Amino acid sequence: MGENPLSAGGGRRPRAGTRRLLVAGALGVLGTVTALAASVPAGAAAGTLGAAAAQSGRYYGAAIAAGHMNDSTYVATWDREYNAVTPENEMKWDATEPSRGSFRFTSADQIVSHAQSKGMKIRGHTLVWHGQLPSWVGGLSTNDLRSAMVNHINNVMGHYKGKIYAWDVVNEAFADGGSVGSLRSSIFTQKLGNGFIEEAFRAARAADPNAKLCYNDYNIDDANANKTRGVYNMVKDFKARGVPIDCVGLQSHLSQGSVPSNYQQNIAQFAALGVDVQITELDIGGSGSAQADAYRRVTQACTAVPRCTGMTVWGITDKYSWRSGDNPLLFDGNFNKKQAYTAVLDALNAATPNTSPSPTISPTPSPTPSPNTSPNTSPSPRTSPSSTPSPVTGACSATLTTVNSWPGGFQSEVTVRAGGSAVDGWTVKWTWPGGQTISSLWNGTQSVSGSSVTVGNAAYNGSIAAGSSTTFGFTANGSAATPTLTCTSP
Ligand code: 9MR
Repeated sequence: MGENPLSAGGGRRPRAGTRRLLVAGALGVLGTVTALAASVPAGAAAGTLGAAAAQSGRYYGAAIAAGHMNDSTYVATWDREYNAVTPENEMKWDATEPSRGSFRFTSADQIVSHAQSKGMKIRGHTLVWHGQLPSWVGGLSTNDLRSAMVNHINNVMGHYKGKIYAWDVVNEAFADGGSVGSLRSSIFTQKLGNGFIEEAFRAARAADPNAKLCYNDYNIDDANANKTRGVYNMVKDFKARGVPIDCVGLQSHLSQGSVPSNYQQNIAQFAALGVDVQITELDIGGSGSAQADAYRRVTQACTAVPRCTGMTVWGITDKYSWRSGDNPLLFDGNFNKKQAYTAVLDALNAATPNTSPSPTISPTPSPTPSPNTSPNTSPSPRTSPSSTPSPVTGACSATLTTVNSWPGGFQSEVTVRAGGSAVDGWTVKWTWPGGQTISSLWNGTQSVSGSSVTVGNAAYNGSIAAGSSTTFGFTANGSAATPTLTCTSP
């Protein structure tokens, strides 16, 4: 690929990721936080994948097929274990726009409504892909294809505007086994040229400015593979020219013997370009402890890199996996937890809390970081935390600490502490003083009305023993603020 091989013109910027800072106080910067660190049960392990991932500010998702949602065990396992979802097929072009200009969202809506009712993150998959493309697209002329592509992006993203955490804007555009940077030949390259990727990302940013925009592909797990180098160069080029891109999705369809030794380095090298990394379609063929070890390595590789913001397994049970013969998932055909499940859960629970949130969405182009393929990203410097302890007048109190800030955004952590009696459920409220808006919140459920914010406990952290505490956190846009918090418990 040449200098700007995927160029199609124009300029823009990056965005967000979230992180929890459980042990900020371990650095001794603030008394209240030190107390928090001391009061959180050391080594307290979460019992589900989603809750364990949330401890380090990450999500753990699964691909879900609407067609299996009449299986109550399937839905119960999804609800219990995962806090994010990707519709497996329901948002693809053939499903959403089977004939030109005629959009259908029934199946995808089913998944989205359910996920929303459970407070899950939703990944949109996928807008522009050579696969599962309705036949009418193949017959279009260049101009028609361009307008059909943009129209498709506008309608699908528009339908879900504000509901999608991250979109796989372009999927699987790079060729297998080619030279660095070669794209797979498709209707898109043939009619629009290589610039179709950039065109799609620009249209996507305009369609839903608050969704993270990801490039997603398989066989880009090895840091040095030609296909990986091609995607790396594209992201670097996009960042340098201000083409909007926020994340790279590593599908990671693997087998127990094929997790590359440089997998973590690979995640880190993409992150160092200034994008988030998400593992988007993880499944690992194999069995027993070897499969579990492979899952453990993948999980640890993500949790070791601050900008690896979450993982999604491509299904829940081996029974419904697209590669069922490989038994590649965390639950067997009877929904029993496999060794791989325990390996992932343990690795998530062992994750070091993140100290480096990715920058939040900002209206100005970000400086392009120099490409750095070093495996270790350095955490961004934290600002001095500030806090507004509220007195323990009722059943609970809440204390907000600013743990990081950057131009246009900040990250805070709120400690919710029970008074003399245990609480079962809590609600924290405050009013923003200066138009701040939360971009992402974890370990709680939020509702916002103008400048008033109400955060309730998540399903797993409502119960707090007398004198103990739990935390939730968020990233927000605007100037760091320390509003007065009130905490109530029913
Ligand atoms: O899991 C999906 C399967 O049900 C479909 O039949 C298949 C058809 O293309 O797509 C599968 O999902 C793919 C994903 O959308 C993109 N990356 C590869 C996945 C596995 O094929």
